[in-house]
Amino acid sequence: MTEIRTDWTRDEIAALFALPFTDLLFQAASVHRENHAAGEVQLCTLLSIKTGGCPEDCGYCSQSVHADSGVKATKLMDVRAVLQSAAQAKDNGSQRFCMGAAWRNPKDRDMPAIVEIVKGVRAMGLETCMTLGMLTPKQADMLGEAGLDYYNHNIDSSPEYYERVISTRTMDERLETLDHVRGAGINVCSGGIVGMGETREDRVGFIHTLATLERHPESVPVNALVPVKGTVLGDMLADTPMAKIDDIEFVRTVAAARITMPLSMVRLSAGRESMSEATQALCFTAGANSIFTGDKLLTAANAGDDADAAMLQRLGLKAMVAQEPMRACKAMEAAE
Ligand code: SAM
Ligand code: DTB
Ligand code: SF4
Repeated sequence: MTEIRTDWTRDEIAALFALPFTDLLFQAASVHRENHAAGEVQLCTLLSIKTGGCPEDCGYCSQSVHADSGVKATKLMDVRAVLQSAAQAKDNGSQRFCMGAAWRNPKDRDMPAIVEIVKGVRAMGLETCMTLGMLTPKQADMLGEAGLDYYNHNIDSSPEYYERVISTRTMDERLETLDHVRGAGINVCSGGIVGMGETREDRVGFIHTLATLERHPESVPVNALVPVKGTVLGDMLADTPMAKIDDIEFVRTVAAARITMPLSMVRLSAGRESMSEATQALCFTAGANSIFTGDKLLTAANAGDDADAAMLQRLGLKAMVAQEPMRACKAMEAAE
């Protein structure tokens, strides 16, 4: 079993990024094989349970009121409609059902419906994940008691670049919510976005922040920016096409996540729709072992079930069989 370290230095992570590509890939693939079934990919489904109208100003997001993206604001979905979507995701072979709300934080009056949703989805035998913005310790406890398996709350980038992308909250506030989630005994899902115009140093800082948390997130989503017209970053990318992330640099980021956080599920998240299968194959080789399936992410298009089934078959990869939720957490405890 690979040694699990939370004392990574930025220099060590920068040295990983700087390795000859094939050496980096070999090292990441070796760590992946030592800790996971390398031929298996976890399939997750996303549902936006409350879309748009978010007061935060995240420069990448179509759902911010500060963006002119044309996304319409909706109310929180009806519990029954969410459960119907979850049942469909299960029929399509999904292992985890991730639900997102475009909130800065949930209001206390939203919590009873959220708790009902968690209980209902979990009763179907799906792993549950929610991403609702900042949580108070009490709200985190309510979610934990309802049986929520994972909470997604991304740190998005390095601490230095974070404040250039978002002004309405700080990275420290993000880390505080992660503490509340841990305190409530919920598994942590935290990652970020590559391709927002950040430097390699920022990508090093991003991985460093996650890999030096007291406990690594059980899930690490690595998103490639989906450039949405009307958002600050989407428009910036349209004006400066050279800013688009290089595929090899994206794979390097995935590899660095895998090497530094050996037990975590590394999710190849947003941005697959415009990624070649060859690049995705390199990501799987570099240790990515989870994807979002289905036609839609939260508001943006995704690759779609048929295209993914064909890709996985061509690559000889299998869908991970649903496991007992909280396994990742237990595996980490066992390793300690
Ligand atoms: N409001 C909650 C929050 O910010 O935590 C939950 C929803 S938010 C849309 C979830 C994550 O999606 C963000 O943290 C960000 O990493 C990712 N995301 C949002 N827009 C994206 C885009 N255009 N491209 C790539 N990732 C994106
Ligand atoms: C994550 O890291 N990526 C997902 C999930 N967590 C919630 C969201 C991706 C959103 C992509 C842009 C959109 O659909 O609007
Ligand atoms: Fe709101 Fe989340 Fe989008 Fe930021 S990423 S604007 S918090 S929905």
